[in-house]
Amino acid sequence: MSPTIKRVLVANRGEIALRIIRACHEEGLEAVAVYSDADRLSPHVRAADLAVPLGPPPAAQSYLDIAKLIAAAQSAACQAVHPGYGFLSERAPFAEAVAAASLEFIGPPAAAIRTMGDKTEARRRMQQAGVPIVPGTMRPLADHAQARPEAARLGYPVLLKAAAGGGGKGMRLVREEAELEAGFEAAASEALKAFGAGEVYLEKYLERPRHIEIQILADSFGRVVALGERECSIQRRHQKLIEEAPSVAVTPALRRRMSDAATAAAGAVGYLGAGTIEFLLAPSGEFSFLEMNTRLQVEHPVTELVYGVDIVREQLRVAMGQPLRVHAGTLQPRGHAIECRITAEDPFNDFLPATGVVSYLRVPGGPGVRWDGGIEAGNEVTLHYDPLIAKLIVWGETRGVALERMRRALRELTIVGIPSSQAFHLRVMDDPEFQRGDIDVTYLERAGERLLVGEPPAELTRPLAVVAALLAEERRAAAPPPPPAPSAGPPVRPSAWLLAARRDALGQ
Ligand code: MV4
Repeated sequence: MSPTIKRVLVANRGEIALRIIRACHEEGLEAVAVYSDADRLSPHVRAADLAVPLGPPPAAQSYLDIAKLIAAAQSAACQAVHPGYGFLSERAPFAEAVAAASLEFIGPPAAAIRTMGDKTEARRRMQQAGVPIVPGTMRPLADHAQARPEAARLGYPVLLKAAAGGGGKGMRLVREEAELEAGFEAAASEALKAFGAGEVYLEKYLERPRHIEIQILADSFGRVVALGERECSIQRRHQKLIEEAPSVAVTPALRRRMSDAATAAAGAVGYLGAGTIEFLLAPSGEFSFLEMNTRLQVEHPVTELVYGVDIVREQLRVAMGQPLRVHAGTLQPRGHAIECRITAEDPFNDFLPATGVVSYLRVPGGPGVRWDGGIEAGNEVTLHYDPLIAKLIVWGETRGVALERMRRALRELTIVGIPSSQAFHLRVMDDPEFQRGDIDVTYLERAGERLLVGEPPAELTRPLAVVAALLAEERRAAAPPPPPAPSAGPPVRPSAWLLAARRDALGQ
């Protein structure tokens, strides 16, 4: 029996809440926003048909409060809940609480979330399903003594990973046996602190792999399709900063093999909706399963642009018991897409998170440019939530065209009031190694110094000077006019922005 969905609670904030609200509207559904006191003036609140306040800004008292979200869905007479990404999106107890309240969870079954959240169980299930996994242990290790023979068997270097983890927390690289005991204790205590579970297991450490992930969609008619790969190797401290599709390292034959592995992985856990299988691709061309993300991902737009599929609308269709509209036989990537995450972090100060009011925002546009943003001028960026301001995504016929377009779009972007990662992205677009596609997960560690020396580029400071001058001119226009100068000629005064532009042209 298909659920009747007319109204969806969007249990998230910022750009992804807005993205989901837009998909609801295109699918003919009403969308209900939720918001903390800090997000009262956020665009997602006004884009929704209805908005329910959650209370104080801390996530634990707002976007992570399961009881408040269920109550909001019921008070607004919703039939379904979309969790977005982050927050409660991969918490099996949330999916269960939604179902227990007779609401549809727009995501996979809770059992699939739970299985993939347990990293050694996921490895066992993938092995059974014939998906290649990184060599390692198939169960958590009791202590460092138990780890010793296993590490020797795998050969150093090895990586200790949290069994309840993911995303790099509770992970320790061990280069030789002498480091094993200390590494084990450090990984276990970090895992306990981060996940409330101290179990760790071992994997062979792969040197300089690429992070390649496959997007899948599954419906309740037993169909699972793969929408190709995303190249996500440009990360800093396990936060992705730039993603693209397709990957220069993936041939059509490799894409087919990775897609087959990804659909087998999803099938093995009875997956439904949108999900992503993360792989490491070694320089040898071998790929192995890393983990599965059982949610919509931040970087889903690059896949949408090269496959012409609306992933969020497909999620909604699957939740309504309808078949996927995409057909595996006709799926071919077209052109190239790149996404830059524009974050409120200062790249010239070790990516220090920035706070403050965005006093002015000029958003890029034009051919092949997509701006998935969540804030507008006047909004305040706080430390309560993650620092993502927007995703700037471009499409081009080739990677080279997409890259030039990203450059152009980044130059159009003007953010006044808080520092952002904009200048960093321009530097990466200008980097010869990035241009050659010569990247792996260590790229930023290796290129960071080279990319971030000196001052922000002039093409970004010029628009800032112009905006500052315009604002000054506005203030002056509002003030009473100065008395006319005696015996002056005609009152010609070059405008402030013209002066700023001239100074810039003269390199002053
Ligand atoms: C690895 C690896 C090398 N070998 N596993 C980091 C986060 C977590 N999702 C898995 N991670 C890695 N696992 C083995 N066996 C290297 C990394 C890794 C990494 C992976 C993806 C993207 C960026 C990364 C940065 C450093 C290390």
